[in-house]
Amino acid sequence: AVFTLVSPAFAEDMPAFVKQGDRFTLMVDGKPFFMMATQLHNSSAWPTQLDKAWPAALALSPNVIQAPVYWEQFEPRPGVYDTTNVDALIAKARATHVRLTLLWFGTWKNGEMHYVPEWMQADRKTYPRMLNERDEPVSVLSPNVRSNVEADKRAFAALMRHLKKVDGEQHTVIVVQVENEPGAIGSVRDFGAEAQSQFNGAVPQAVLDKLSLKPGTWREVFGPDADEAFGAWSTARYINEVAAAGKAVYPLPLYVNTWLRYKDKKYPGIDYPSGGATFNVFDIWRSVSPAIDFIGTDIYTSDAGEYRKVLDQYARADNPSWVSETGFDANTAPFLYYVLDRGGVGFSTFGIDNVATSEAHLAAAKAHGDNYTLLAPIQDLLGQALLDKRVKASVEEPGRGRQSLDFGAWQVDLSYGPPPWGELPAIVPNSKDGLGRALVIQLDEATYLISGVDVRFEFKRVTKDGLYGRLARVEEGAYDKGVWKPTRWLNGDETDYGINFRKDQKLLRVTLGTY
Ligand code: N0T
Repeated sequence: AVFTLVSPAFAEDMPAFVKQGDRFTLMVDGKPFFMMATQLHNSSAWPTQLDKAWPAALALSPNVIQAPVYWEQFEPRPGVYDTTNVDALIAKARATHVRLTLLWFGTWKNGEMHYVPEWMQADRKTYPRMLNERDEPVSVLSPNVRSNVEADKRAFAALMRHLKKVDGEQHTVIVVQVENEPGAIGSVRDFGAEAQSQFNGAVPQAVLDKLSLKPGTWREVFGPDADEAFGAWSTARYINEVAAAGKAVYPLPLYVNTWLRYKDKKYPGIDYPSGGATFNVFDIWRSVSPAIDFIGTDIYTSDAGEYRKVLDQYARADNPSWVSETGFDANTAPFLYYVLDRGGVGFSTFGIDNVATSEAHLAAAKAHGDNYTLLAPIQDLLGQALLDKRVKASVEEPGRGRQSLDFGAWQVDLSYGPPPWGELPAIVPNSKDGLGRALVIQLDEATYLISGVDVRFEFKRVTKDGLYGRLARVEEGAYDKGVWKPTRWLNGDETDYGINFRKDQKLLRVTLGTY
């Protein structure tokens, strides 16, 4: 395979973000890698908390744990760095054989500045906050003044230098998220003097080129959307500088996550942080962020249709599908399959390390854990198949009880909530709880790995060459060190009316034949 390296690698096993055709992947240990991740709560990445948080995360069988690095803790005094927390995370991950994505809680955290070091927060003169339209400071550093970006660059580069030193061989840390849900709550953009003079200037050529627009000032080019467009450009340019400073030291893949502009949300700075990589300003972001490999989506909805819409907006020729956070809820477990169907790079649940007291938490842990447990033994095979476009998946949606997946000569018909045996009713109802899903990995033209929940699979041969299709063999089994070990063959009632999956997630290997 021919890879285009998007992030440069200096060692063969350096994690890298690559593109093959129109698909992206992370290369980890020289192999395509799909992140089955889970994220610690905001205040859990302290050495004192890890013994409690880690087992809760590991219970899901993730291959990646996401954990924050707090700027306020990392740089307690200007230019003095405290690596205690980050070192504890790396040690814990190594001891338990998972990879890490570190989240740089720097200038931005959820559209505010709560992780900026105390010595900066107290010195508004040197490190100016954004001003709103009434000239009042809001709780976000200005992205338009030099001193702020320089301070963040210096700290982030120090973090990356430390990672290179302690992890440059082993690569426990495979990816770093730069900032967290950037943008501003409290103002659509900065109205301070420096920002104002930039706003009155010409829109940069890179932005005009990417959006095919004619030159002019921000107001002339973007009209009523100029404030938000300028906010997005300012934020993206700033974070790109931070990312570039880190990459120059240690070139790990870097991404930015996004607080989305949810359905019916209109007002930037009120309904969502203004200036983040929301879909309406995505092209502006991409035009000025070459050091940021990809943009993630934090998806806090369990509406399947809306979830799918968001993923379709962000899976583009210049960006892979990546759910950087999703609500830790049993209802969001099927949505991993949307990402698989889009050949994405990963999926992560947020806030895993709740004390498991509630029914809801236990149900969520089981639902997401079942997904990851199913896929963990085939993660290498899955990573390669995603990159080669041999994976298709489906998620049950209200009113879409029947779906099909296209594999050229073969079509896979899916029906959600089928009877376990016997003909389908004329109208296929949805399953009882609506959490059905289906996954197909093509091994070769005649061999498929399948799995699902509350779904019936029927393979149909659709090529018009006079041949009919049949199930040659359906094997239950498991992969053991990359080798398929069948435990039994399914036939008779188990296959006469399609291959039916209920709640227990298992892998079947289907061999197709003709006659
Ligand atoms: C997320 C998380 C954490 C219409 C919230 C979500 C995490 C941050 N923010 O638990 O704070 O660090 O990235 C914002 C969700 C907005 C939902 C709007 C629903």
